[in-house]
Amino acid sequence: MGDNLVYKIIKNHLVSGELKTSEPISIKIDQTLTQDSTGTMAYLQLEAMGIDKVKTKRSIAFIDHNMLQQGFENADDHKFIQTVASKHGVYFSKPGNGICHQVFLERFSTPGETLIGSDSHTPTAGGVGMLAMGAGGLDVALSMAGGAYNINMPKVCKIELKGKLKRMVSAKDIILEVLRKFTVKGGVGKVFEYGGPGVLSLSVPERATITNMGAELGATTSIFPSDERTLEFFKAQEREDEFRFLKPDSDAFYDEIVEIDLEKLEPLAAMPHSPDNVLEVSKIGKIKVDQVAIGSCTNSSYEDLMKVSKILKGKKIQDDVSLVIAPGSRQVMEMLSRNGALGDIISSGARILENSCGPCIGMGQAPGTDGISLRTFNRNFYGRSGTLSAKIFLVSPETAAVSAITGFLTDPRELSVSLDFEMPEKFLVDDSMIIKPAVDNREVEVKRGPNIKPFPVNKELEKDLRGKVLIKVEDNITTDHIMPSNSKLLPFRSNIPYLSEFCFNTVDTEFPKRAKENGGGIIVAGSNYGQGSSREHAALAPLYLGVKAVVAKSFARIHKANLINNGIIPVEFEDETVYESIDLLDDIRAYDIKDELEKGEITFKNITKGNEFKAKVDLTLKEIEVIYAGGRLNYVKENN
Ligand code: MIC
Ligand code: SF4
Repeated sequence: MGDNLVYKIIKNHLVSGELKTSEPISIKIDQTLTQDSTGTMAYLQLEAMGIDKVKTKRSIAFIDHNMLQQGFENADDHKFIQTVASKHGVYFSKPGNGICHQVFLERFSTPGETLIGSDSHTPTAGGVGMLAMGAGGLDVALSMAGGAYNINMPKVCKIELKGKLKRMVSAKDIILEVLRKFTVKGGVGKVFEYGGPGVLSLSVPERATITNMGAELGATTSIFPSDERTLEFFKAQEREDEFRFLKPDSDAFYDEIVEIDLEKLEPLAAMPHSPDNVLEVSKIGKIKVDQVAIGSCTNSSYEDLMKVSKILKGKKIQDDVSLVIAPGSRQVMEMLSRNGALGDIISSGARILENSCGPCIGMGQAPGTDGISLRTFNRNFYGRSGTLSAKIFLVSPETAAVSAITGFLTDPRELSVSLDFEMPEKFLVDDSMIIKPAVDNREVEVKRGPNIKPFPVNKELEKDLRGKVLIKVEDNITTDHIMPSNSKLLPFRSNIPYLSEFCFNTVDTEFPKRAKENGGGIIVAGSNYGQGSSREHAALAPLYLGVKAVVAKSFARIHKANLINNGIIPVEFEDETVYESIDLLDDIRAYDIKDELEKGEITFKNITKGNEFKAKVDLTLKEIEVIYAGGRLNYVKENN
């Protein structure tokens, strides 16, 4: 049988391992990206490795998450990233140039290449046939230093698209349908490869909406072939030289095939508080809406916002609705302003935000108490909007814009307006906000503000593990629960001591105090622990507070890697019912932990309850060695 797209790219980049499902493999990484909220840490780690210049084909540092500059911290971090990038051979995309994934897609994406980024939505570039994965900052730093990236060989699930989307049904509805079918943990260990006759009906930005939000499936990544529609996109971006056709063999093997008939799709919404809580808009009913937010790396392309402008043209939004719009990039914003579409949007009463992540990561626009907010974003996790009592619905740009006019969650098919417009053959290309790295890096002085504190590094693993249960959490805990992010906390992403005071704040405000009082301990969790963001801070803050191990029913991929990289042991209950028997502050012990890790099973004694339970160790030998060393940085130093 022939190769699917994923196998083709992996074969071309394989450094070690075999293409056997779930077995560890290492692959060469062609490009990397970072953004500011994970980037400071990634570049501090790169510096700690003593690397002069990055060894990738191309690495880019974006500033897009924290743009408010409420105090000096933020501007200092931007300066640090700009100077450290220049010194180490990394391109720098200035604040205002746009959201990393949108700008990367426009200006850097390359079919057939590999990319890792310190952001979970890095798979956006899968929209042009790139194997693009989210990773922790340390993994990105290691790849910049020339190291291969380690994953377990994923299963490849083909999503066979047939038919064509109907009027007012969009790419967002496709990925919401996939999320409804697979759930937020259904993608763990898989890559979703899109194929079938329906693919040609989708433009690159539409494909990128789907691969972007594939992150919510817990998938390793998602990918589309590179075809004539991709070529159209590269021509418009004046980058034909970086284009190549890429498709699976006609007899390619897939572990699983699921068909979606685009004709049958309706406008959908993900209801609070999970991206897989999906229902047809027509079935949810006409809920009164307080806020509508359009943007984020999922839905902020020129095409998306042109459709929004067509809907809003000549209309006014409701008096009691706040509509905010953040275009994905300066290219998008400038094109809309030059062709008049921005005028139509502004005249409807919309508020225009910067080309950045903005409200998607809680940087402003928190809804009012009990507020109902419709967002074109990708995550509606509890508390992420900044208002704990708010209810967030994830919808398409069409549903969002029409609902802003009616004031109620509305099926956009009710509005009879034509969304037809001519896509320009050429986009406005101006890379003046992408700063090339210094030619002679000896001339660059890295500027470090006082907010940049050293990051915690773990110690070599102790013989025995002893600790109290510091917190017991449910299934599907996100990194937004573990290490919340909002406008008050984002300025402190390079200050772990400060940040750790807010660890688990949305679920248990006493956690940091309890952890300190008990001299650290262990976390007990349900399934899919650590889903969502790639933020390493969700491992670094617990590390700072003395967390030694997490015993969970199961883990999300990136967070598990971040725990290992920081020397925190992630293990899984062998018998999930044991979870019920453990309580807060139970005294847990495990002896000769090194031997146990190697055996693949740890026996924990619950001293408080007077019983014992077993946890399985799903770690490679190398990962176990990393844990022995007290984290990846120590391991790299010891092995160089
Ligand atoms: C997110 O969407 O949650 C973020 C903010 O982009 C994160 C990165 C971060 O926490 O800085 C992500 O998706 O990885
Ligand atoms: Fe930014 Fe939101 Fe995309 Fe994360 S999901 S990169 S916060 S726009």
